[in-house]
Amino acid sequence: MRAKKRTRYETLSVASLLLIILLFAARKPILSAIYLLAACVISIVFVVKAFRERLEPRQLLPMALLTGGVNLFDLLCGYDLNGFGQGLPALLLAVTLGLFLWKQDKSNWKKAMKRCIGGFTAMAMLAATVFFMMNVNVRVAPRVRSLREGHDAYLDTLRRERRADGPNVLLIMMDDMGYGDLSLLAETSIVLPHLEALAQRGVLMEQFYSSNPACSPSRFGCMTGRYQFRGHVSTVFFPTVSSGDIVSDIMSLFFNSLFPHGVQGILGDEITVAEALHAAGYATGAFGKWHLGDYGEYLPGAQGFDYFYGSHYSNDMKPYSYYRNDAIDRPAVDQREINRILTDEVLAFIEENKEQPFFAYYASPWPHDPVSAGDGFRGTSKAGLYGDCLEEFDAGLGEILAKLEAEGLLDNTLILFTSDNGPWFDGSAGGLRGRKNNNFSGGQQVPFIAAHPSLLQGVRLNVPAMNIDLFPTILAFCGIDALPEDRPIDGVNILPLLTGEIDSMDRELFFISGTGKITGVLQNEYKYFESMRSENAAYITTTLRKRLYRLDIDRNESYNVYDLYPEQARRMEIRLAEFIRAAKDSPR
Ligand SMILES: [Ca+2]
Repeated sequence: MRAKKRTRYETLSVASLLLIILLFAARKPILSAIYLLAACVISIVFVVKAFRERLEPRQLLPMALLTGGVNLFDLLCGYDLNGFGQGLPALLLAVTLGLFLWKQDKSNWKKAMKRCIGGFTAMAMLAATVFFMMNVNVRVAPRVRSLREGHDAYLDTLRRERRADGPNVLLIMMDDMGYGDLSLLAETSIVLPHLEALAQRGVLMEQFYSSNPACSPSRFGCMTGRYQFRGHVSTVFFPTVSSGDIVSDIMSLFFNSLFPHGVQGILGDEITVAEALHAAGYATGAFGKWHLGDYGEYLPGAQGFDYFYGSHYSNDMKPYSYYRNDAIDRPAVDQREINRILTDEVLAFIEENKEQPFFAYYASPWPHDPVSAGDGFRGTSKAGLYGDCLEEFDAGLGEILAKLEAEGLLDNTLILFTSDNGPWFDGSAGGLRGRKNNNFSGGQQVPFIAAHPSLLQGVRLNVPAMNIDLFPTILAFCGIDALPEDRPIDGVNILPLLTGEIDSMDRELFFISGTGKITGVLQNEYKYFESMRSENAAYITTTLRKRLYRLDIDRNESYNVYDLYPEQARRMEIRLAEFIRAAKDSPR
């Protein structure tokens, strides 16, 4: 009887494992849901069994596989079943083990404990090994349609039409700087004289959105002019290299599992603005935070940059090393020195390339948490260390602008300034609703400045635009009119707005969550959300559904006017559903 039972459990173990692999290969949300339900039922059966009869540790194996598998599957596929999916099976496992212990022979606790710990350790080891192997598999095998052919053909065309006299471009991308951190947009005690002066002699856009409320996806949009799902960049990238810190390593493994297509950076067949400009004859340099992958085809050097100095990740991730091109230059950078180091790097790049057209992408890691500032700046801002950090950045910006002026390059350099998403823990959203990682405007509406003598001077524009527009806009500014034709470019050239040729633009923009879910659409003054997590921390599990906002009279999205404009709402609802379907059917 006992032997027979054991065989049954062993068969169930193997079946569970096969089921996990099968479901993992299929990657369908509905299967994930069925699996979750089945695993919970089986878990309950095991709990009942543990009550009624003594179970051997090995008999708990199928359950460990199933429940652990639910968690893993849920993570790998990135479907929104968390909370329930991750909490309940783990709780059941704990209860079962407790019961198992309780059912042991009370007269020999030592032996019982030993058996229990042994069984648990064995299960954990096995599950961890299997899941780790599955993760590794994911990492090396992205499952996506290749756009390599169109990528090469487009860049070849640009190489043939190479121009040696284009204007320079300096694109500055801040990390987590809020809309309200710029005094021209909201009341703040942060003083950024050089940035303010830049805005006053250029165009300040009051309704400019990052393409995502989180770092990596937003940067993908900026680099390619495309929404994140087109590159399967559904969320933030975590290190794939070990930091030697077990907690960081587990975190990285965990978060990297969120990518359903095994993509861990910007794919090599994406066309970045740097690649296009490089093909057209530009010297290209990236400085600061890359955050679009940390190996192989994902690196800046493989994405059009001649030169890179900076980190592959955010300043709160480990390992936080600074690379010069592909080699580590500072294994553990002192974060108080970052502003100084990067300013010097940008200055040196300008000096080196002042005789030829260049594209400098200065992705400052500030004011991402934890903020830091160098000597001479700490304790000087009324806004605390956060303000010190930004004010030091601004001083560096002053040096960069002075350098451009001294070299006679200022009038021939397009300067663009923006942020990758709204403010995180500190910083100001300037009265807009929501913050980083939320699709309300506070999460995505960011400062945007464009300055060049050919653009409007000292003008503020309240027209919706997004960082996906920078790809076509920069290319157009540099005389490259033909965009890639083998793939959708979601952004549009906003140069006519910036030069004053037109003063409005019929605009449609889509909003995508920090985990890759398409949540809403903007059409001119209307913004519609099908469903979105509440930004109110006390009600974070609440989902808000079918919300229509009129941004022209309600800029902080406080009043749902779905019932007031039912036809408009319905049209946007249908359009959003269409877009979501198309994104699913043909993402790239
Ligand atoms: Ca960010």
